[in-house]
Amino acid sequence: MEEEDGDHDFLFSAAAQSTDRHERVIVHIDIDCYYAQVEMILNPSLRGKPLGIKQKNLVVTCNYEARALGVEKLMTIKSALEKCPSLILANGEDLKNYREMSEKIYKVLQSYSPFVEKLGLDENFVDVTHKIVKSPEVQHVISGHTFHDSEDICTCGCTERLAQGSLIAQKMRDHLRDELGITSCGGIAFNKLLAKLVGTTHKPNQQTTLLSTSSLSLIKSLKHLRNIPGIGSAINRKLEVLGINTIEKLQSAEMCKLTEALGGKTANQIQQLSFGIDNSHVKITDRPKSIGAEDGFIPIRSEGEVRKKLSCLLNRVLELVEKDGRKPCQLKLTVRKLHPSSHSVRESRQTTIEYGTGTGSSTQQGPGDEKQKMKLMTTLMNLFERIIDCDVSWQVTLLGISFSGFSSGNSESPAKNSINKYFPVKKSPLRSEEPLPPSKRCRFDESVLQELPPDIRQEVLEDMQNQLPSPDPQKPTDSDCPKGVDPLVFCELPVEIREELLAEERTKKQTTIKKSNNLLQYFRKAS
Ligand code: DGT
Ligand code: MG
Repeated sequence: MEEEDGDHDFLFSAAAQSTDRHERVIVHIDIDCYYAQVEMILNPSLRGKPLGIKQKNLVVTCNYEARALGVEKLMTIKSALEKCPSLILANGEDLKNYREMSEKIYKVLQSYSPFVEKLGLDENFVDVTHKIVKSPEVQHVISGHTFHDSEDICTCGCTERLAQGSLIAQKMRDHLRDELGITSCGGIAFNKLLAKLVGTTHKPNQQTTLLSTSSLSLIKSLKHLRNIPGIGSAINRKLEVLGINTIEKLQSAEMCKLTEALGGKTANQIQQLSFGIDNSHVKITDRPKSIGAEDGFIPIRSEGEVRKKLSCLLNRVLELVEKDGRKPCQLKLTVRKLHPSSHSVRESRQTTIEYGTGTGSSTQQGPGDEKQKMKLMTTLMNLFERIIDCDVSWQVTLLGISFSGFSSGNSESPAKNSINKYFPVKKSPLRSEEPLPPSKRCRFDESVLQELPPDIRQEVLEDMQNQLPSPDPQKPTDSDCPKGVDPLVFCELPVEIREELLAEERTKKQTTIKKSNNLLQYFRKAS
């Protein structure tokens, strides 16, 4: 049944206001024609000329000069050259330079907020909510474009918060341009989805801030469902089967039909996205938990050969560990044994190591340290002997080394180097292994964090990640809790029950139908 227009508008505003309260300030940064810019930085003579980056038979991206001449991303090389015969093609198969630049971009953004989430090589979300001045003496003017096509202005204070966010975004983008020579687009909004979407409204090298009262217009301006990040081709196909091919149809789709086709969780998520609702957090991008390398070869049969292979491998891996800067405390050896029946088996053994503390004076230790390398080689050969019985004949076709159990680059013990040094943690009345409910968790003092030198701040943030329960995107905060339900009870419920409760809450707000025996009633506090 088609919704009447009036009902539909009610649905929009109820959904938009119910779960997203404009409290956050999220900046999305997307680098312009990324691979092409990296190539132009490496070879400035390419600047000003139409440039395409090829992988196999595709132009995966092209600079804006080429776009002006009709070349599009993901065109075949043949079509691109037909459109633009003067197109210069650079090979983009080797991603090394793109990865390196991506790391540099991430580091620059981290100097503005610890909460940076990397999305692919050229996109990052930055949560800058903690940098917003609460009651500024002067109102700030939005830097860049503003997406606002509504008469209404929200009164919750988000316009001022977003204006401050736009100034921070401008600083970040200027910093990227001045330090790395790279231009980008910025989107500023109160959630990740909207920040990403609004950033694409003015390209290249521009930024746009979305005022919260225009979030639904932004969503409605999207031409296809596929333009909503999170709706990929598989979900899109299933929606098409249901006859859902526009944003409006997804917004008004019956939840039971969506659930049947996609499962409750996805159904819920994508309907929320179609209203511009996205409560997901900016997750700090993790550094790798282990660093290692493997080498496969024709069978070797002597300890001497193993030693040689391991020594080469160790040099390679130590270089990576050195670049990473953290210190590992675990070393693992993997061996692939070739059995007489010619099937092969992989086996691993690991042990604790004292990295950088076993030899010489502490100031001279490092991964390049020869004594340390010898010590690690001895450890590796011991591990090898735990896997292979060298008294009987054997054949090995692969060796792998990996370091893990990283602490920060400081040689002091993790305890001494702990976040507690900077931020006294309140003693919990609960057992230490029991996670504190969100309302009781110790929050770090962000102003103290900002004052720390960048290297110490990095260490502190790593400690925080190691010591505090890692932010679980599925774990609710007090503010997620449905009205009338005890937050402590809600937080401890299994995910599915929480989702069901939230879905009921939403349904209740979106429609005027009232159910008398719904799940929420069981969890409501007696009033
Ligand atoms: P933009 O953001 O529109 O100015 O242009 P780009 O080139 O930055 O495009 P974006 O942000 O979608 O993607 C970043 C890089 O990722 C791009 O330079 C090339 C690569 N890339 C994007 N889409 C694809 C794809 O479908 N296949 C492959 N192999 N690479 C892709
Ligand atoms: Mg890009």
